[in-house]
Amino acid sequence: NIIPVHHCFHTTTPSRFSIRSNSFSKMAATKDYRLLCLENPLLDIQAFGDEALLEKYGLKANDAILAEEKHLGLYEDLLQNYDAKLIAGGAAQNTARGAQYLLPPNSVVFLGGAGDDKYAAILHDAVKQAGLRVEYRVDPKINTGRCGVIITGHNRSMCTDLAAANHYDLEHLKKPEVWSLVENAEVYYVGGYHFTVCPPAIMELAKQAASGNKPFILSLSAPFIPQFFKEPLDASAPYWDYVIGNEGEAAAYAESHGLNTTDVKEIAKALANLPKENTQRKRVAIITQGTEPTIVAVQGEDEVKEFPVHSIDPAKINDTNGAGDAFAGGFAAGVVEGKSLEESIHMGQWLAKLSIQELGPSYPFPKQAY
Ligand code: 26A
Repeated sequence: NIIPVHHCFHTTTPSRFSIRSNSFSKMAATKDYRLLCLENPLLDIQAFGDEALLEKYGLKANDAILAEEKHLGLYEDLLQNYDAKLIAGGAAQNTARGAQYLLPPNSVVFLGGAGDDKYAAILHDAVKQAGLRVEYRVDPKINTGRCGVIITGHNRSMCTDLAAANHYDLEHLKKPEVWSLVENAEVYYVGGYHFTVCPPAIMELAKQAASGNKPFILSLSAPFIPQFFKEPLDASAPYWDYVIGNEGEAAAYAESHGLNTTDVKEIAKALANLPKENTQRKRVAIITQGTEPTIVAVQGEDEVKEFPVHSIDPAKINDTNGAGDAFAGGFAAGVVEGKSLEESIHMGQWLAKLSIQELGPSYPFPKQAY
C-alpha cells in the first residue's frame, strides 16, 4: 500500500499513502488528505480604499456581505481606480492553504464550486504553490466567484459575488472519487459561508464525522450567517466538535439566539454547551478578538480560558484580511496532528501573525518553520 510521496493536484485519483521519515531510524506510513475542507473558492479583488468608496456602494468599514445588483460595479471600479490586486481567497480555502502550510505534503483537500476562467486559473496557481489539493465542481458557463475587499486601516469590507461557488451541490460531493476523499478524511472543516450555498453537503460531512468519531470544525464566518442563516446553522450545531468565530460573529449569534448577553466568555460557554450528537468528544468553542486574547470554552467546564495573541510590531502589519482564516488553518493543523488544545491555539495564533504581514489572506513563501 505504500507508494512514494508525490504531489497530486487537480486529479481525481488520490495517492492514499505517503512515506515520511520521522527520524533516521524510523519510517512511518501516514495517510494522505487527512483534512477535508468545504466552502466557496473565491478570487479576492483587494485594494486600499477610502470612506468615499465605502459610501458609494453603501458598505460598512468592517463587514462581509453578499453582493446585490447595486454592488456589481465594485469589482471593475477596484481594478481600474484603486490598483486592486487579484489574490486567492474564499475563507475556508484560505484556511485549507494555511493548514497545509503547517502539515506534511498532501494533507489537505478543499471542495467548492468554481468556473473555468482566468480567475479559476489564478486560484489553481495559488493552491498549487500552497500544495493544497482542490476538487472543484466546475461550471464552465458561470464565472468564478469574486470578493471585493476594501481595506481601510485595520478594517476590511468584503462584498462577494458567489457566481459558480453558489452552484456547489450534493451530486459533486457524492461522486465516487470525491466521496472516497470524504470517507478517507480524519478531520472536517466547514466554512459557515457555505450555509448560503449547500447546507445538505455540510450535513453530509457533519454526519460522516459524528458516525466515525472524527472531529468536525465549523467556522461561523460572518455575523450575517447566525443572523440570516440561523436555521441551517442550528441544524448543524449538534455536530460541531469545534466552533470558531470572532467577537462580532459571537455577538451576532448571541443576539439572534436570544442569549441575553454580550459577554464573549458567556457566549463561548453557551456555544460549547449546546446539545451534542457525538458524546465521545466535548465541544470546544473558540472566539478570537483581534489583538485581544482568544477565548476558549470547553463543554461541561466552568472555567473559560484566555490565550493572549502573539505580539507583533504594528508597523509590520500589511493588512488583517484573512487573519481569522489563518488562525483557523493553524488550529485545524493542530487538531489533525492530535496536538493539545493549547498547542493548537498557539499554532493558530502563530499562523495568523504570519498572514497579517502579507498582502491579503496569504502566507510567506519560502515557508517559515513553526
Ligand atoms: C458567501 N461569502 C460572503 C463568502 C465570503 C468569503 N468566503 C466565502 N464566502 N465573503 C468573503 N470571503 C472571504 O473571506 C476571506 C477573508 O476572511 C474572502 O474571499 C477573503 O479571502
